Formats: sequence, C-alpha cells, structure tokens
Amino acid sequence: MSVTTSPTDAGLAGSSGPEVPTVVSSWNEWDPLEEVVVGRADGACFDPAEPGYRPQIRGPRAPGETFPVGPKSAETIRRANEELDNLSALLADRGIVVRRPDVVNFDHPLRTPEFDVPTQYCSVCPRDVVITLGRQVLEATMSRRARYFEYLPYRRLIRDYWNRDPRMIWTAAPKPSMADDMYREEFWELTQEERFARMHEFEFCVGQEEPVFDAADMTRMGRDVFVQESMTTNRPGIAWLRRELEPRGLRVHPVHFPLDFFPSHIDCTFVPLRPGLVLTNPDRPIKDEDATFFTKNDWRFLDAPEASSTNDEMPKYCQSSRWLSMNVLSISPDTIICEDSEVGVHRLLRAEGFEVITVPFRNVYEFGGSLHCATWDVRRTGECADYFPHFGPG
Ligand code: ABU
Repeated sequence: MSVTTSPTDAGLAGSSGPEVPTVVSSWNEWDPLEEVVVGRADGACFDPAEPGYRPQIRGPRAPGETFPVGPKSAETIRRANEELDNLSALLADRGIVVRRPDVVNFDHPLRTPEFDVPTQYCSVCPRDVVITLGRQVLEATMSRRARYFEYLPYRRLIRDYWNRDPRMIWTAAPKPSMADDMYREEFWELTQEERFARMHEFEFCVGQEEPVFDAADMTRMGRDVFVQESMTTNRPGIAWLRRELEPRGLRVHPVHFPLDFFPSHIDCTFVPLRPGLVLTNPDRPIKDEDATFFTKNDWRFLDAPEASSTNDEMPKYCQSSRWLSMNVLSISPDTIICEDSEVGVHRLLRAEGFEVITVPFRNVYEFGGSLHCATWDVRRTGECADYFPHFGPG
C-alpha cells in the first residue's frame, strides 16, 4: 500500500516552531504512544436503565433478580483499579506519560429540564467520551443520560493541555436534549427476526433528529476517520463530525456492520493495527460497499479468533460482548497490549509479527470495556498521513 504525508498537514497542524511544545497530537491508533490517559474506577455506579440503554444480567440469574442500581461495591472497584493501576505502571515503565482523571462520585441523581436518572456512571472509559484528532481534543455529545456529564473528570487534564499547548484546539460537541422523544424505545422490543429484516436500515435506539455520537464510534487512520452508525451514534452525529472535521482537512466516512444488531463503539468490531491492516470481527463483517474503500487501497482484514469466553461467561454485570477480546491498545506499529486470557488474539498477532504484551484486565470489563476503551491517547509520535490515496470511484 502507498502512504503519503497529507498535503493538508500545514493547515491541520497550524504554525510550528521549536519553541512551541507539542502536547496534543495523535493521528491514528498505532503510532508510538507518548502520552495517554488511563481511566479509574473510583466512584463508579451500575449503569441505570434509561431509554437509550437496558442493562442485562449475564448468565444464570436468581428468580426475580434484577440489574442492580447504585454504587458498585468497594471490592469490585478495588479489583478494577488494581488492573488499571497495573496498566498505568506498565505504560510508564515503557517511558509513556500516564495521566489519570479526577476522582468523581457518580452516585448522584441527575436532573435536567428534560430528564432525570438515579445515578451517573463512571470514569473507566475515557475513549467513549473524548478523542484526539490531530491537534484537536473533541468531547463527544454522548448518547446516554447517565453519561451526560462524563467529560467532567477529564476537564482538569483538558484545561492543562490547552494551557500548555498553544496549538491545541479544544471542542465540545453540542449536548443533545436526551429527552424522551430523542429515543426510539420500541428498539428494545424487536425480535431477532425483526432485527435481521431491518439490518440494513441502521435504525437503533437513538432517533435521527439531534446529532448524537460517542467518541468510541470513531477510529482514526491518519487523514481518514471512520465512524460507525450505532446505538450511540446517529446520522446527524456523523454529519456534525463531517462539518467539524472536514474543514480541518480530515475525511469522515460512515461505516456499517449490518449483522451487529446492538452496535455500540467500533473498537470491538473494526480495529486498525498498523497501516494496511485491520483486526475485524467475524460475527460483524463490514458492509460490502464500505469494505471497497479499504480493499482498493490495499488494506487487509484479519479476522479475530474466537474470544476466550462466551457472552454468558463474561462477568455477570458486564454489558459488553465477548469481543472485548479485540479491544487492544497499540503502543507502536509493532507492539500491542492485550488482555491476559485472550490467548487466541495473542497467537494471531504474534503470527503477524507483533510484539504482544499481556496484562490482566477482566475485572475492568464490567465497567464498560477493555484496554482500548479504558485509555485515551493524547500524543503519539508521527504526522497526519494519507493511507487511502485511491479515493475516487474506480
Ligand atoms: N464498549 C465497547 C463494547 C463493544 C461490544 O460490546 O462489542
């Protein structure tokens, strides 16, 4: 495949000079990692049910048992924090600057003019909330009520980056109302057959009126940013991103995975590992028309192997799928951090020539994600490159 440095670099990067420090700069998911934010579990609550979300207990349940509401136990939080701290120490040992969000107590009801929820959620998954797009830090609209204020634990860090880096651009996307009529509650009642029949409509639990997106529905590949239509990102959300990012020289592409009936966040579905290679989910193939853009630019899709557990064997209160196995963190184009138990993924990546580092992370799963979700890369070495030179038709 051919790679060119984007002709729009100058416009994207702004003025440069040795005296101006670069604090925020990350163009893709694989360049050498220099600075990262790792989430923390303190103050976390169970995700409350709401129009955009119906949490479920995994595996067998006692008669009448319902999904808990309120704070997670001190022991659950301790175990997750141990793994998050261990990841932080490993990254720091490799010379990567690691920063952490503020400690926030999420056990507060939230009431706005449009809605209320009994508690908020947690600060384990910065990836869902904020994204670095070159020199820009963008706060997502978010899609769920309990996550409306989830940017707050990161604001001290964002302000610090903004103060230290005069070229850093700080943008907060407009908050949606999250009123009842923003959602399509009938989505939750559809049968499997109905979902199958409607799989190409890409209509989920959020409507198509207000722009809505979670940051984790985006994946960055230099000048090109891919955004999946999902339960957490709608078409106006993608249109908003396009208008925001294209004047800065990026290209925004909607992508679709028709067999994923509950899509939420692209990083267990379509995970770029290095230029020309994407780890793909065999249960959730990309729509043919979307795949063409990759194949005509000589990208290769590498199907992930079976995960180490079934969905039912995932932690009881975990709302993510077994495909957290694919939720890896690249710290360079040839070094990837994976969860300890996901041996199939280790084997596959080693066979592709990657150095694989493994860490225990299963106690983090019930907080919404694995290694990619629980991190937000602020700075990676490298510039904006064009990995898709064959852009037009033909
Ligand atoms: N937060 C990522 C979860 C994606 C999945 O369950 O497949």
